[in-house]
Amino acid sequence: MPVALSIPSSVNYSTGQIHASNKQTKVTKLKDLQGVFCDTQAADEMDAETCIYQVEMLPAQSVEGELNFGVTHLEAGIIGDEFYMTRGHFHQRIEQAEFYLGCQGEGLLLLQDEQGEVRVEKVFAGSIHHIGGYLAHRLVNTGSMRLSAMAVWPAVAGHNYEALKQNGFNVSVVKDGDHYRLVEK
Ligand code: PAN
Ligand code: ZN
Repeated sequence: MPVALSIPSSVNYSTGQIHASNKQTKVTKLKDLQGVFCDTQAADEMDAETCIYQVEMLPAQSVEGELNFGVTHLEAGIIGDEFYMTRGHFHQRIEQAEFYLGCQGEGLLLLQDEQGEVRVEKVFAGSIHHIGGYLAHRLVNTGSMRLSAMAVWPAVAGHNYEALKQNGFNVSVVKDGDHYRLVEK
């Protein structure tokens, strides 16, 4: 019997662009991020349709043992003096871990535990981030170009956005001249 050979989906490691016929893309606009940025007045003055980030994903069944593969493309920009960032979340199955892998751009990964303690890792092309269970995670784009990071996580992990709704992250990342500064809230 001939051995089957197929051409799999692929990803461009330097842009994070996924090439797959069944790719799914979810766009998150400013209007979807109510209450996420500190300066609500600055957010209100911007076009609500502004794309802040989009996630490309390969579809996977949400069953035990399956894995998701996705890429987050976070645009560069500030709202007030705060850099663009993802909403951030704990996993619904809070013990489930995840890997982030930096492709392009410069940014930070905020990791916050259930007690509110925050750790920060630099994100850059080639960076590897092991996000253990029980940690909320958020990407922040501190650079002047798009920040793209691949991610692999258990398909059963789910997203819990509610847990952060009250107080969010305890640290925000603001522009400070040509640099960034971490501000405790
Ligand atoms: C990522 C995130 C992605 C978007 O795929 O879902 O960066 O961030 P929010 O989900 O916080 O809007 C991931 O961490 N999945 O588990
Ligand atoms: Zn996650």
